[in-house]
Amino acid sequence: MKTSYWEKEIETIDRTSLKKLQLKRLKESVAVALKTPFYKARLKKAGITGPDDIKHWEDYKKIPFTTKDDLRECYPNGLLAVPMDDVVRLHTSSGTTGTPTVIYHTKKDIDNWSDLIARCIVATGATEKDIFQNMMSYGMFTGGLGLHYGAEKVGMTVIPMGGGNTKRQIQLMKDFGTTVLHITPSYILHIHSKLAECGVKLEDLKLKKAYLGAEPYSENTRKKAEDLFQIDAYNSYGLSEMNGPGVAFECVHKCGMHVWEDTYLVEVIDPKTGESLPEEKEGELVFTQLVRRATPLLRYRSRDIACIRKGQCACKRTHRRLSRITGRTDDMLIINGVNVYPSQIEEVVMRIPEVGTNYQICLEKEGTLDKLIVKVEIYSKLFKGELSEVDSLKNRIKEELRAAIIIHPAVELHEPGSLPVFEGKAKRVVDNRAKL
Ligand code: DLL
Repeated sequence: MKTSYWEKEIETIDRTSLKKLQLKRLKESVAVALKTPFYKARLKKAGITGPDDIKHWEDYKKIPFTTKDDLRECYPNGLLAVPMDDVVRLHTSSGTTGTPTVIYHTKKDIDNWSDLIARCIVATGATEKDIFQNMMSYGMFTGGLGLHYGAEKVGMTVIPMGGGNTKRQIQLMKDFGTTVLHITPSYILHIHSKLAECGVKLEDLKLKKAYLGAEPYSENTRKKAEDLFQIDAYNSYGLSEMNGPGVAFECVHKCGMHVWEDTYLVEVIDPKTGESLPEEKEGELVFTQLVRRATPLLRYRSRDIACIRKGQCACKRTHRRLSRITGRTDDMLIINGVNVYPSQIEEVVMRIPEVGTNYQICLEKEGTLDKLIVKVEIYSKLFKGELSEVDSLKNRIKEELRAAIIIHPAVELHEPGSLPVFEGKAKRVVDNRAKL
């Protein structure tokens, strides 16, 4: 496997120099943060009134955590650290679950972010020869514009299609010989299910790679996407508070996502106690932005659950790797007292070959008890087969789910195309328990 770099010196920097760089940048970020009313008050309470209060690398622990609620309270400009004239772009969250949050960027911030994306792309072995079709939405969502500018930096031919309009997407893939896709895991499976309807065969496409991210998914879903399209799929992680995509990305070895540690100080903490956890131990990811000037964010609690992998990657990058995101501190379902992550259910259904490309997790009340219903689409030829075959498949799925999550779910089999399709982030869980 060929390893290529966008910025070799920084990507393979030795750990001692990396820590020195992090300390220097952390001090600078504290100085920037102190320009905002929010951090001025928050840091003062913790005894930090200037960058010199951070003397050693470990001193980051003196800084209090920042949460999503803090960001909401700062809306619209409590975290703006530069004059508005220096801001060239802002991204806000949709605000569907409360007050929105906003992240501002200077020209240099956008440039740094695009460089990180270029690093990610080159790490997967893609080059200026590739045709890159961006199927993530453009606009406030960071997936579209985020990858766009990085891909242009690499010199790829960018097709800025954005999300949705499946038939047109497939047509463009065929007409322009798209080689790299940027897409959500749920949408790539949907695209595959529509190829035949569009009269397109796999041989008509030139697809080689896909960057999958923006929502949780399992290793089995990656394998499914890789097998169906005969491609390499790479995990891509990010969150809008930390710019968006480009926080962590897999290289050609696909064994965890390198976090760009010259830009992000990453910690894994016990979500209950806030204590740091060692490598290989799962906990909540906490990030500090080390270079952004318009909106500083220190020790931001992501609510994402993952761990940092031990050891060095064969690509020789020294930036450590994150495991797959296995859940969030806030998406955990408690079903009749049992903790279940939606990702555990996905893991099971996606490894069953008869299961198609879409599924849904529904929760209802049955008397005083919770009822879990897992709805899965199965390939149409099975529906035309023997009833006993369908029944035995249903039982098999039930059994495998019970073994994985301990509780007994009801399983419903659905025809292809009958469950809701999401062109952006999928909403897999329908929880009606509170309504009943
Ligand atoms: O989803 C940024 C992004 C765009 C990442 C495109 C990758 C590709 P937000 O809308 O702020 O930003 O949502 C961030 O999505 O905290 C995770 O819970 C989840 N997420 C993102 N990537 C992954 C992934 C973008 N690879 C939230 N695996 C994060 C699991 C992911 N979850």
